[in-house]
Amino acid sequence: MNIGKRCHRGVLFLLLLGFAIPLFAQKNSKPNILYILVDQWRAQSAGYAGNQDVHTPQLDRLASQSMNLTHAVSGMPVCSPHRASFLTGQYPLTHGVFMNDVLLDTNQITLGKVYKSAGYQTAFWGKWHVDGHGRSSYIPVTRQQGFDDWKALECTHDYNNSAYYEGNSPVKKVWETYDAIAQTQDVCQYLTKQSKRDKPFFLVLSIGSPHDPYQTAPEKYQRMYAGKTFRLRENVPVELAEKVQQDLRGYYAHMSAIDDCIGMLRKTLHEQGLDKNTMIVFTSDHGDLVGSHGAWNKQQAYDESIRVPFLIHYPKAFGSKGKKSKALINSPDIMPTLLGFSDIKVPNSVEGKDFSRILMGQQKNDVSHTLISCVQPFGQWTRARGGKEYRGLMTEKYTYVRDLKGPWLLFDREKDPFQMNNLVGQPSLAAIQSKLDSDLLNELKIRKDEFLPGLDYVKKWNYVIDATETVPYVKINYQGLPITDTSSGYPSLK
Ligand SMILES: [Ca+2]
Repeated sequence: MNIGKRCHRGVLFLLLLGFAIPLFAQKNSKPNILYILVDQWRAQSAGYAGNQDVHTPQLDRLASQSMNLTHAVSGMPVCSPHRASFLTGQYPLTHGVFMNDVLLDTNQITLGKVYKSAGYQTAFWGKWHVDGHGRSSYIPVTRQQGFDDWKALECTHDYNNSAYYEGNSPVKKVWETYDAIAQTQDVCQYLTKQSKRDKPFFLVLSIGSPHDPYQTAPEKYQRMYAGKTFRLRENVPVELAEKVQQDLRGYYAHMSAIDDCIGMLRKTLHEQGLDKNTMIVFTSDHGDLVGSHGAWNKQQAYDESIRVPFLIHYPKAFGSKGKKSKALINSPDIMPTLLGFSDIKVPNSVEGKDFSRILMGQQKNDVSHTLISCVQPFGQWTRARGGKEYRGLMTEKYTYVRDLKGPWLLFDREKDPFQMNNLVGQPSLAAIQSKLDSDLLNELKIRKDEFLPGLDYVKKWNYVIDATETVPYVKINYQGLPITDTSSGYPSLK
């Protein structure tokens, strides 16, 4: 063989290698994503967040190896609005899901569709709650928003033997025993199968607890807290202490059950060799007041309602030592941030911000505030219960909120973490309030949010509501059409 020919072959080989390496590298650089979404788990209730009463060893371990977003907020803290923002990267007035039990437009460009078209196997397990056709009706493939594999139910709060539908079958199935554990075991089997495939996966495990009813976790977990007395948050009125203690026993029991699920998932990822290239996200759709400020559940602008746990375990980007960030990541920012980590182009329909480079320290954090809102109060926070529409800003230090009449709430969360002292109108803070107010009005302008009365938006989107201004999901849907699934939401094996 002469030298020229050998050189030629060498060049050819290098050229082939040159083409082959990036292809190979690209294939392996796409991370799998396991997105664990829980329901109504407030940021303050986790061992790693400083709560010494709740037992969450798996989450504490995960946090010690993750990026912990200590200032993550659910900008419209209630179920369907958060989920619609998570799936679309849009704010509630854009996607229109500003109330529970309405349909997310099936033409939306969603996480499921984007990951699927980027070559991912997409999967959704558990609670959906953006279908608007009743809480136990079959959700056809045309409304599954791009998820290839599907074992889901719209919504239930009976976590034992709860129902679900699989793929394109309208046959109701049952998660035997406590659903979070049954779903997790099933996801572990799914992960084991996926580990043998070349395709990366994007899997959402959407767990229905620790949302109330509080006293329904498996006995094993309830026993952990039986008879225990906890430190209550300082904003829980004394007269409610006993009820709050009892509710927390159950709330924490659900959390410890979920904590075991986290352990099972991580064990499977490790055993299947998926742990290095799988990003694990753990977060919640919103928090729960559990007696703080004399209220329960969500929608309100207080921290227990609005702040959520947010862990990103991704050693490739963050190493394996725990890190913290005060980045104000909000529900619409989740989609672009996940896509950023996956190196997938963010669609133009997305309004949220890609925080991936900020979190990796490659870009300066220029986000000083983020929008919080209640477009139309309903359900557990109807007007009769004090509910009202609001718009506000969260900064690292302040919560500032306007209602329809004008400035309403101003809290310095660093000096007053329990938000007991409303500083609105205090002369000494006039300059700060004025700056927050102009930042809020500017943010509303950017979002094209006119801050109208809630019922104006209900009318604009043609939602049918009942006397409490809530979408009645039991017999008729958000369009006023009868719900054909006549089951009560409880499982039927037929
Ligand atoms: Ca929820």
